[in-house]
Amino acid sequence: MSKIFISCALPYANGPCHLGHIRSTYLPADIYARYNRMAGNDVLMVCATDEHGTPIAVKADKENKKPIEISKRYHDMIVRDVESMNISLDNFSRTTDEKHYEIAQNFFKELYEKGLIYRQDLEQLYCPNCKKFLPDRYVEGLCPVCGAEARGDHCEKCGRALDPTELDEPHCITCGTTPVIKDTYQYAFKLSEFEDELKEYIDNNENLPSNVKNYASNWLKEGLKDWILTRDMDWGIPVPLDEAKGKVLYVWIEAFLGYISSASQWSAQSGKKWEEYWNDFVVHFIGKDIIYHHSIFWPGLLKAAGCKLPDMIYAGEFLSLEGEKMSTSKNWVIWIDDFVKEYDPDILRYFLTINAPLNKDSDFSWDDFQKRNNDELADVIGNFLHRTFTFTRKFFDNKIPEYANPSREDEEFRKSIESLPKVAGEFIANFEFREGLLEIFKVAKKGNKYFNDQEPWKAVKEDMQKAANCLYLSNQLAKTLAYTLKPYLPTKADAIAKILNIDELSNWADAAVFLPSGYEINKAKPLFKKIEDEEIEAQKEKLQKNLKNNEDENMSDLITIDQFDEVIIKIGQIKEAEKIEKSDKLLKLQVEIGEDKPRQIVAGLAKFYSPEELISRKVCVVANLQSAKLFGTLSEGMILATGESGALLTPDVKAEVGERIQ
Ligand code: B3M
Ligand code: ZN
Repeated sequence: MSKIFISCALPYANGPCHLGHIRSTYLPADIYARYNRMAGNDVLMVCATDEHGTPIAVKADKENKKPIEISKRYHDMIVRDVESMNISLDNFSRTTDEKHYEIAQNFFKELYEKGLIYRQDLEQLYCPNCKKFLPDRYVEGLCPVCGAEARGDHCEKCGRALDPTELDEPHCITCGTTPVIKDTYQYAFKLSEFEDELKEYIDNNENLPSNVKNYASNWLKEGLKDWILTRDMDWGIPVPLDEAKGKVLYVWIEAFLGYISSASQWSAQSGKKWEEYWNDFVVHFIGKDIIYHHSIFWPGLLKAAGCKLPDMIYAGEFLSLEGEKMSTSKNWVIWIDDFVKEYDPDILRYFLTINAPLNKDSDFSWDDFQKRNNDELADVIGNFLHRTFTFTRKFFDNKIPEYANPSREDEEFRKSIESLPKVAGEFIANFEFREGLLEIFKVAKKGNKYFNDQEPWKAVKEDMQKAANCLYLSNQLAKTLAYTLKPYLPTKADAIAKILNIDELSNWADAAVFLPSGYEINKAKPLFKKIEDEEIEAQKEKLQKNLKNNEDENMSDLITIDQFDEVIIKIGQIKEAEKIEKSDKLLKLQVEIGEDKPRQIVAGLAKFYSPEELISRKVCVVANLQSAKLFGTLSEGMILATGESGALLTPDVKAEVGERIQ
């Protein structure tokens, strides 16, 4: 028996959970935890809300509330969401707990005393208008690596962790002011000293999956810099040094310690030692955007503290929605709370697991969801179970019949049932959750075919033993399905168990033990139902409506005439147009707007116009837009066109090139 320490990445307490959170982190962690408990391992599974840092402070500023009010609100919602999805955490705490403060401050002090954290004078971004330093998400700009819009601490596009001073064209997110650089000092961790050891950890750890290894090795190739662990801001855990007044610990260093503080809170309650779990086998379940932090920063800190490193880091890739990137700000999202009001959480657990392996991006679409529910859960698994149970009731008085003189088909089917728990279990133990579920599904499908082929409805009249063998084995498969489905669909599995008169599905080894002949089962209840087309259409409409309402809401943020006046729109004339290689959307244009020389503008018009069609056309040009590079091509303005149809806004004939629109 092993002891396993399982953690789920700590969600920021600045919003409730949506489908993406469940798919990338909680669900795989839960499948793994539930299976291991059944397999006889001793599991400790922890999580907490991540309540400090700029994500919460920024939200609090916006709502004119205290950060703790925000984080409490979302902590409660996240707990509600995680519970509603039946995620079997042993402890869920908060990084605002006293115990967490103590653990985080002691950890910092220990490394400081060891000389692994040192004071460093440096320059940081400061907003002269807000009169404060702008750490992390307080500033946004362009990523210095890929040019995409990025937050101060992270570029979502290329996944790079950033320092705000690296951003191009930075601005304060509170007031829009361009920050200035100001002297300050912070405390840095000697991450660079651990480069060799981290390399060794990444290269030689057989457990780590390839996406984690690849990301980590790429970063390691560039060499590691020391890592700043403190911030000038109010919201956070105070740096435990007398000379560091007004400074707090960077949210990331203490968030990692949330794994430990949540576990030690559990220890205080249970009387068991969390260290025994950590020292045996540690698995972190995370989303792919935080691989860098978990494969480099965290192992670096642990090494420095002389602790054992995680054995496994499992990073779930992204989930999109109806083919588009999910976005909470655009309201292109499905919240867990809304989902579970209408559907059984197990159906979602099924869909998210079977739709794609975790190490691949995946998409949620209502059509696919309906299809998998109707064709797989209802038609295959549900149908098989229902036929088995109703037949047993009708022809065998609710008792499992005798198995005698089996045919070749019977014996083959028996073997598939017997081997399923081992095969599915091995997949789960190897973090191949989808493969495990596919295997279960495959055997259920076989069950349906076997049932059809045996035609027990005929056999009861002609060859009673044939019917008896069929129902004997079908009930055995029902039992095996209950056990093997338990980690994936816990409530449905329990419902199957109830029909089979099984109290608790606690032991994986029992999955392959057959029920004896004469064993009595209960009356069947339908377990899975189909989802109608109208329902799905209504869900799709709701999504579109949310998106639209959100746009309308944003429209109500009226602007003043002065704000509009800041935009300079001029009449231009397109002189040259050509395609941009490797892009099917963009065209490179030279546009005359009454200046010394034409402006080069990159426009997303290639799908709507050929370059030739555009030559000589008069257009409206935003002339005071900051220039940007698109596909490596400089763009010094924007041409006005509609979004959907790409229709150009063309001025009346009398408009002169260079004239301003006002
Ligand atoms: N709070 C959430 C995220 O970036 C962040 C994870 C912390 S895990 C120690 O997804
Ligand atoms: Zn500002």
